[in-house]
Amino acid sequence: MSECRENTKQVKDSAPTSGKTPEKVPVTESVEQEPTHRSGFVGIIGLPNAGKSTLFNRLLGQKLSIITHKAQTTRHRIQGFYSDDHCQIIFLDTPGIIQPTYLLQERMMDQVSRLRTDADLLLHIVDGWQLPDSSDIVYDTLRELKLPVILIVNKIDTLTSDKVGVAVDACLKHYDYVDWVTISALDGKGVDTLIGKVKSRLPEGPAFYSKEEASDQSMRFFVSELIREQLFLLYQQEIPYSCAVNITAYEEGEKMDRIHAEIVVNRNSQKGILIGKKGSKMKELGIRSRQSIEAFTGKKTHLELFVKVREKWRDNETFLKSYGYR
Ligand SMILES: Nc1nc2c(ncn2[C@@H]2O[C@H](COP(=O)(O)OP(=O)(O)OP(=O)(O)O)[C@@H](O)[C@H]2O)c(=O)[nH]1
Ligand SMILES: [Mg+2]
Repeated sequence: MSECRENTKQVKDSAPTSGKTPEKVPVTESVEQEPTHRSGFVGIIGLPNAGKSTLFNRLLGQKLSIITHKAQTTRHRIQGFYSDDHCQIIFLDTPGIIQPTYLLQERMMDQVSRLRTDADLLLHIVDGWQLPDSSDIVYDTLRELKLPVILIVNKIDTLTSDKVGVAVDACLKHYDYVDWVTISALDGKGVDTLIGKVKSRLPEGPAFYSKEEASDQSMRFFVSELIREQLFLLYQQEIPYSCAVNITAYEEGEKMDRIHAEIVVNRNSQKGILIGKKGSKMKELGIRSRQSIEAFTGKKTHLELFVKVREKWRDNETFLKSYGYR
């Protein structure tokens, strides 16, 4: 509404500068009407490490998705809501596209496949340093999803403008994108332009969620993800990929939350590595996770971590379901 009033004011103010007397200016009726409201679901997809979660958090203005320098950090599809007076965009962060070798990875790829029915638009994010070729696995997925796709070349903060141009040209050769944009998800360059392009492609429609909310995912989910992020940052090789985090108790207190979490490992031999000498590694994991949870919730937290062995949980349908991988 306020935008309509401002526009009306501009037309009136600009009349004298045309040199015409007010009587000769054609009268245009100003009809105040609600601007069109748009809403829709936008999937962010690409190879592991392309910067999907970094972009997702940047678009939403807060950290809802965990980020590390390691591939396959994201395992779930995460919903975040971008709302203003005229639109609501539900952004969907997804796991990096890979050829699955075990059931957990198949479940991760199912999250991407479901975009076919759940999304209106896709953002294909490409690391500007890793130019795709026609055999890139992401193109198979894009063809299967059959949705309009905006190409995003990311990490331009580390590229010369020549290299950015080369990256865009290389990608445009392989797919019929509806549009493209170059960004740095890390410093935010180009992200406003991207939001404008996304808005203009959304269907007309009302908001799906309250405009006050940032996500519909539970606090338990975010807490388990923050612990998993620390596992990725603290442990090497296969350990982060072999762990699941299961929140077994979450008691909210006025001054302090009490949380119990199980770190589930894939093999008995991983238990010792996780715990470390005299429990030193687990202690560090506990401290770092607690600090990260407190920064997220804004509340003091008492966190207790337990290690549990669930042989080959990554290939076990029942365990996968109970850890939220459906
Ligand atoms: N320099 C630079 N680094 C970036 C940018 N965007 C992401 N990164 C870095 O790239 C790495 C991977 O970022 P993520 O956002 O976790 O990538 P992702 O695509 O979500 O990765 P997966 O969840 O593993 O599929 C991190 O170290 C980020 O800091 C960017 O615009 N510039
Ligand atoms: Mg990610």
